[in-house]
Amino acid sequence: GKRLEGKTIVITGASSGIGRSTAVEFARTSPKNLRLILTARRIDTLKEVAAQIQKEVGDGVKVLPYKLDVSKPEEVSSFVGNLPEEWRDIDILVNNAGLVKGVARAPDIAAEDMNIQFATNVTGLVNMTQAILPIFKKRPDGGAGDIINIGSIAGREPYPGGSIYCATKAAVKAFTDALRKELISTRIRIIEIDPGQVETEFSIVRFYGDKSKADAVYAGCEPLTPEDIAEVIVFAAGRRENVVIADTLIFPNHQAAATLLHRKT
Ligand code: NDP
Ligand code: 8X3
Repeated sequence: GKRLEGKTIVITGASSGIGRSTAVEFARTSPKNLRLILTARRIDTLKEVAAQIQKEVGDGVKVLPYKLDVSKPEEVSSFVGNLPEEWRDIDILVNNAGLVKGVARAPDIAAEDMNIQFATNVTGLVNMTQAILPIFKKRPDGGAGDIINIGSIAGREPYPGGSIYCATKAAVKAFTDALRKELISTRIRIIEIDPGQVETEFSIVRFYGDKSKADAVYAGCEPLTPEDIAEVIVFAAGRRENVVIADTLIFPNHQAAATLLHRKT
């Protein structure tokens, strides 16, 4: 509602899954006066998301699709400067872009899979944070603004076949917690959202496009939907300024740990 009015929001990985649903949820929650900067590598998909939002809520929400690969440091460092002037006063950054590649175990982990996971989930998130923080820090009382990082149950509880992905999400958690401590004297809020199992393109990406392997991950389960997580993200952003939803863990009802899922047979 009102607390989000007039905000400029950047979402990474807004072309699919949680990021896409978060864009839609922000627009639905605050349809009057909002600027959404939607970023990902697939610009055509971002344009579809923008059109969907515009169709649903009208032009009270302004949407800017922006092609950005967070794993490329030079793209991240030129991001803010490339925005049209009226889009630069960013209030909220949702660091959502992320991916998993494979289920290989050491010593069979491909260097390429390892590198893209760290470059996207960790270095990309850190670089985005560093690109946006100077904007936040210009505001009174040491600065203001929200950074919402998408971690995972995987960052709390590493599982076999996920060593690298889990390591990246543990790194997100460590960076996020340190950042909150570094910014304690400011009004900047550092928020972490850790989902359990959510059905998105996540598993399709993990299995290199093999849809039947991806479907097997969710067999007999009722996973969370990306909308479920989007609601929590927008809720956290919409609290009054003195409230920091520092840390969350969100499971579907049949899940109680990273690899403890009750499956109906
Ligand atoms: P999806 O695969 O559906 O979405 C991932 C998004 O990240 C896409 O929009 C993709 O866009 C974007 N992305 C990937 N690489 C890059 C990059 N280099 N630069 C910019 N954008 C990129 O998966 P989810 O929605 O599930 O994933 C979103 C976040 O949620 C991730 O951080 C994931 O780790 C986390 N998560 C997911 C869970 C799940 O069970 N699904 C559980 C816990 C956490 P594009 O390809 O167009 O670049
Ligand atoms: C995705 C959840 O634990 O299935 O972050 O890898 S997990």
